Amino acid sequence: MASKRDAKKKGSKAHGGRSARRAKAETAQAAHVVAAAEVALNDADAGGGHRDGDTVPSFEVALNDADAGGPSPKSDASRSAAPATRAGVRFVEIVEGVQAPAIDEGLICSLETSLTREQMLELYYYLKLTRLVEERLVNLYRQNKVIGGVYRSLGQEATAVGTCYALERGDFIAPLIRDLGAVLTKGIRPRAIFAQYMAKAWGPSEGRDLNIHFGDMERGFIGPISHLGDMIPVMTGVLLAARMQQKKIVAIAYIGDGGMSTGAFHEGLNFAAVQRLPLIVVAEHNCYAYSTPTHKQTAVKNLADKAAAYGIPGYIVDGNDIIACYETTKRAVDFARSGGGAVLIEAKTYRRKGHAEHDDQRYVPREELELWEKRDPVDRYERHLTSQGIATREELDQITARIKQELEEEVAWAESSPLPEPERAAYNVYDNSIVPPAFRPKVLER
Ligand SMILES: Cc1ncc(C[n+]2csc(CCOP(=O)(O)OP(=O)(O)O)c2C)c(N)n1
Ligand SMILES: [Mg+2]
Repeated sequence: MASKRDAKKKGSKAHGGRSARRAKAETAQAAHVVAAAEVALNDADAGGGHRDGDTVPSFEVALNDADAGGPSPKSDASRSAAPATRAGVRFVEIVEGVQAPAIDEGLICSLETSLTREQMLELYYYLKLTRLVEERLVNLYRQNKVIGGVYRSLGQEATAVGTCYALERGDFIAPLIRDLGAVLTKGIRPRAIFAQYMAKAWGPSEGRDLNIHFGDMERGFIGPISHLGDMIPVMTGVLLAARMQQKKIVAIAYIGDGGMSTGAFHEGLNFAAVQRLPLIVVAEHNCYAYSTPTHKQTAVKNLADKAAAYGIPGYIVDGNDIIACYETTKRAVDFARSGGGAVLIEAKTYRRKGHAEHDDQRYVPREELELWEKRDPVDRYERHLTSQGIATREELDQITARIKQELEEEVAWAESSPLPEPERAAYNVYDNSIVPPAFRPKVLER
């Protein structure tokens, strides 16, 4: 990941191929079918949607631009390099660059990127790895080997991977359940994920907790807890501590559309904004919180609108475009690291599975799922890489084969682990050098 910093600017080609009329007609057709999808995307009528045949960057740099009285010109690379000052920041910098809501067959990713070919292939590795790790988890779940649920991020992997890839090695993340991609991009090995899901002794929490409920301080991964919203104040505290230690780190805290409606989210982000802490909040607008569609739990259309309440910049990005996710986050990270403070990024995406494998999604219209299948972020990135001459189909297949081989070994390792000894549950809950492990008194003995 260190090589990312040496990225070279790549040329871009126009993205064409579909007629504007066809896209519009399909959009209109799709729009009345799919309420939740409509909510998640900028609708065409808003004027900020996809323009067919255009090279449409998925974001515009909009930081530090009060004087301009509007969003900055697209692709003005000098802007991100400019020292960040608060004075010029417009309160809401909504960036309407999302490539939607047309039926997206044939859609590729953003053409404007600072990523090298090598980095783009590394992004593909993590994207595909996330997809395949989750597929293996589902197999293990159906074999009754998983303890608890399996929570997929199917359809939104590009958000977690693309945003996390914009961080430096020493930076931090606080992922939520849908952010396995960020955890893997941070360098956690799949074996840790498999062992953790199976509650094995060799898993990172040694069977004490499940799924991605563990942390790795070395790799800058703060273990999440389930309480929605609470990782925002936790990460605010991490960044405040880092500032006191004069460490220049940036952190990403992930949050769902549902989690954003909690009090903890508000208090945490408000404090981060007031303190101008380098916190990037990535709001994953995936249209549902359990079975509740987003429009039933928040009145705003764009989650990024909420940035205004905190006096921080807000972005909207197409969460299924991995390049756009990277580029948007990279700019926000640069801004935060150079003293600009917190940033809110809304990634428009979609949860294509139920809340977890045990949820059959009967509340979701079939048409909605079919629509979003066409927007699959992995397919879309593969199409991008091959159509732009960045990689051949064979090269992508080779990467996939390598991942599959790797996962065979990782699963085998996790399966070979024993289950934990029951009494180990009493250890490492508190710092045992201060507090000895606590055992329950044996009630059956007199
Ligand atoms: C404070 C709190 N309330 C309720 C829950 C139960 N819960 C867990 S996940 C979830 C839905 C989260 O939805 P969202 O924030 O949109 O994230 P997504 O699952 O879509 O990624 C709920 C209600 C919880 N964990 N914590
Ligand atoms: Mg959600």
